[in-house]
Amino acid sequence: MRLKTSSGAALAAAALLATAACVSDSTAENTSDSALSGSGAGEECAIEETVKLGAVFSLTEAAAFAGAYQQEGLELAIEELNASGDITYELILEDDKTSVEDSVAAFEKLIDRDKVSAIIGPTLSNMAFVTYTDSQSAGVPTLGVSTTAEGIPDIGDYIFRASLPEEVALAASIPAAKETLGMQQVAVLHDSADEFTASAYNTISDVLADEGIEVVVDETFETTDTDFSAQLTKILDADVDAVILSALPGATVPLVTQARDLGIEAPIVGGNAFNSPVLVGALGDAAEGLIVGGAWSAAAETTGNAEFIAAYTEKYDRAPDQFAAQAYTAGYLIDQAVRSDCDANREAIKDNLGQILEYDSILGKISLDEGGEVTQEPVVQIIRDGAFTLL
Ligand code: 1QQ
Repeated sequence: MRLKTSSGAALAAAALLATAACVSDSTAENTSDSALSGSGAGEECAIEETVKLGAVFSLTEAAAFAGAYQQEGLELAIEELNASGDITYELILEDDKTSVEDSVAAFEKLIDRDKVSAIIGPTLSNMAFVTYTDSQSAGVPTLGVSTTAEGIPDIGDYIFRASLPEEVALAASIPAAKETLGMQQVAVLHDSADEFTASAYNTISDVLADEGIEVVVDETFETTDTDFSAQLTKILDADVDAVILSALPGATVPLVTQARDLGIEAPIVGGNAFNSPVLVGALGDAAEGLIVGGAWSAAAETTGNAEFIAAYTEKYDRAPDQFAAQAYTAGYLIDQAVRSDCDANREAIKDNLGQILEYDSILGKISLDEGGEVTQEPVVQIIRDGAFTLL
């Protein structure tokens, strides 16, 4: 529709209408759209209106190593879902450029302008702690696929994650590394400027204490640092059995490279950012022996995993990684939540996401509870000959 007049009264009326629309949008109960509620149950569910799903990933800048795979994994799931049933999903994808400001703007656009039924993402916990308050106050169910820091689901009852918490991954990887490496004395290095790496540090300290492993060097750095010689020299002098590193890839590559150049040969135990072939490729030989806990393995014989890997590789001409696998799974989890009551309204998706029990996914059996937390088995992998291998 085109407005022919631009009189003050018409503009004022339009502004009032816009305000009224905004207010009602922020109240979950008022957003119910009957065309988003279909007929039939489960696999038979048919919904007339196209279901809009938003996704916010870091497609450029520092976290693009994960965001690009997330885009591919989620797009593959949406394509498969659209081809297989009577629900049509439209994915509206936004790039937060690895920036908190852009992530907030993307969430606001998806919530207010696109009026999506649910949001998937963002890539980093650092953005999630800010953007999820918007989802929560607008009543938009939001499903993280790589937001692993402590406390994310506590932001509110619209916030969920299908991303293995770092606490769970480290509680598996550190004992496995202890057993494999006979680890008794370690150095811990962590990025104190990022929510995910700082929260992981707390878990690392707890797990090391529980395992009776002594921390002989405990050093910090910040996300954008490039020179780690001061910290690394202390590690070299201490002669540790392993280095536990909590870092994003931007710092990991120079840090690990400088460590090896300096002569530190101790194996490295890393966090979630290490679950990336991009990072392993960038590190080359310096990545050998690295141990990491995660949510997915190419070697796992989980339901549909081999088919997922084949379809993904065929479509994108490269193998998937954990970030792709988690985003792919998220598409199916949202679809499960929609099919439960054959209803793609925000409120129904929120209620049903919190009821997903042992869904058989490529990540293994996965459950989401009302509190938004995920339950799944972690895997521990080691880099051998440049490839992830189950430990
Ligand atoms: C987080 C993470 C990152 C490493 C994902 C890319 O786990 O920010 O929570």
